[in-house]
Amino acid sequence: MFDDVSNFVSSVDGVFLFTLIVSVFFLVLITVLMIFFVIKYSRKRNPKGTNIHGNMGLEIVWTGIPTILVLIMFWFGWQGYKEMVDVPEDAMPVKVTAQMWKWSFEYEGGKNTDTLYVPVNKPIKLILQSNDVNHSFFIPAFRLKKDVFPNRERIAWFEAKETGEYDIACSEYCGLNHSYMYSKIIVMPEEEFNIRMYGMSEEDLKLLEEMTKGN
Ligand SMILES: [Cu+2]
Repeated sequence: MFDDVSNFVSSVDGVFLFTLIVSVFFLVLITVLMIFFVIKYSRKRNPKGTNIHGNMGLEIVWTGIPTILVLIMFWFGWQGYKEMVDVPEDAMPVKVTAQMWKWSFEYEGGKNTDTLYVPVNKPIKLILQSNDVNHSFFIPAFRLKKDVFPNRERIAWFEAKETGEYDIACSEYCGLNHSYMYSKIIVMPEEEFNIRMYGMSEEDLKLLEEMTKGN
């Protein structure tokens, strides 16, 4: 149903869609009722006004139903939030540094880039920090957004589900060139990622692992 390019898309879009459907339903219902009452109880049709002193049944219905609906919204939102703060242990760490007005990325082994390269189907842990003011790390296609502060490390994670190129934006106004503070995330097959990042194929890496184990 959703374009599942990251592990968060279906849960975030699910709550969004549910909230949207409920809102549109009530917008239509209330508007129709308002118009209906305006016509039905206009002075022409109903010249003598009546005083109504409450209605217990109605009070219970219009308190109960909205309460249940917002609790359902909260429940879905909470489930999605829990998933977002629960970083898998085997996630690959990448340090993300924000500064006016660019993003930079540092990988295990010390390699630096200004485009974020990640392997597909592998959890990535982002360690976010800012060199100057507040920024916000945003990958719209992945439904991932986290504010980035100076002097404080923040953690986010995601797993890309499809290879491709997606935008990274800054979504916290951070000065003159804020609107140009874009980068890209490039999701590639793991093999290609290893060659690109470490100049090594999967077999090289396995060999290296075995050699270091032997020591
Ligand atoms: Cu910024």
